[in-house]
Amino acid sequence: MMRMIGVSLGVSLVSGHLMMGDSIPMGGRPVTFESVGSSSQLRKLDDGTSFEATTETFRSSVFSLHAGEVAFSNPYKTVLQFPKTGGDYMITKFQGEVVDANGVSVPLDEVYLHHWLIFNEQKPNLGVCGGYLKYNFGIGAESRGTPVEYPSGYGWRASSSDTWGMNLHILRTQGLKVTTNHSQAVKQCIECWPDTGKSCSTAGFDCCQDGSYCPVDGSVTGTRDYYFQYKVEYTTSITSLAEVHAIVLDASNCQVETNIKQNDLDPWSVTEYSWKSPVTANVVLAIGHLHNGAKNVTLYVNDKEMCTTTPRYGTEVGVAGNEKGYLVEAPGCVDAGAVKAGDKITVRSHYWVRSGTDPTGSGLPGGFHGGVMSYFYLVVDKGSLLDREGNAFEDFRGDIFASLV
Ligand SMILES: [Cu+2]
Repeated sequence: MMRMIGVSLGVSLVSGHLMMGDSIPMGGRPVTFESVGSSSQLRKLDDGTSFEATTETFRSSVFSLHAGEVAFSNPYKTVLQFPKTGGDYMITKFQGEVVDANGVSVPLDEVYLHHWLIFNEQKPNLGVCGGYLKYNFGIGAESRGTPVEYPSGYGWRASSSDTWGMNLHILRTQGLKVTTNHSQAVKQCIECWPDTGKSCSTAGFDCCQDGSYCPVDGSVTGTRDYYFQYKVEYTTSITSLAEVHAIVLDASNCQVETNIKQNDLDPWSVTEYSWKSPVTANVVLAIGHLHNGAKNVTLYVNDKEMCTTTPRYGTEVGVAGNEKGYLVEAPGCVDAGAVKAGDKITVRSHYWVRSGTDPTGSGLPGGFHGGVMSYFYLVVDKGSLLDREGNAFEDFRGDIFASLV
């Protein structure tokens, strides 16, 4: 059942092809990438040994955006560049953000980074949902302040022959038309609400098609050029590191995005789902993903808290990395703990839905929120993975949680 829901909603990397469902835009622009430089440094491990790590930076083709314009890339046609080492390598850190032509960070209050999802066709994450939630790296506004950085001694094994694709969604939020107040206009834009000039009925992907616009007041003319840039830190010293797998869990049970209603009596909207773990594993890193308006998302194992991500909201207008009222960081948990096959795993989030001022630090007004997410990105030590019978997993891929419940 869960597998069916997941596949029907999104993009699947199945049999070497991306397959798309109904509720995700089919179109989107093609985007290309090129390497813009690399550097190397020596990294020390806890046991005193060291290895050479290289950081390579890749930058997209240009997005020339008008005020209010939405860009949504087609994952079929957005093929990424990754390190070409001639063999396998271990990724130790991954970071992405929107920059200008000089590589300088562009603040979220100029261009909002709604999401970026990076798919490895050969090795999707092991989560239940499939489709768009098969991503390996991402995910949204918090990415500048929250790189995916594996704990010391761990790496995600990639091959130079792997195929990588991306879905990127950004919005230029300058010059928006204000009907009630500016933050309401920003909210309706970045939460992809139905609005004048959009052909959609409910908030979400349909209202944010590539080339569509949030309503603007005409005060900002012309286009500005933006780029998506990502940095991959990796090493070819494969044996220096232990391999990890990623698992993405969605508290909305694979709906990807949900709309949550205003409720003035019960102001914290809860989104929650539980699974029965099919594996035993050590979770070496856990990071929640949330949108503006969220207080937190918690990962429970047998109803006991394993990790809570409480997002940090920025405090300075126009300052990249600390944009006032935006979700700029989503701290996670290193060495979160162990899960045993058969354990109950729960992901639960809280969003503010009372009208008026939001106490979370989010600069957006409370009430209804469109297109929210509540995910946990888990990184597990591959060497610790055991199935229900206690057998080690030599290699496996995709949907391991789909056999549950
Ligand atoms: Cu999101």
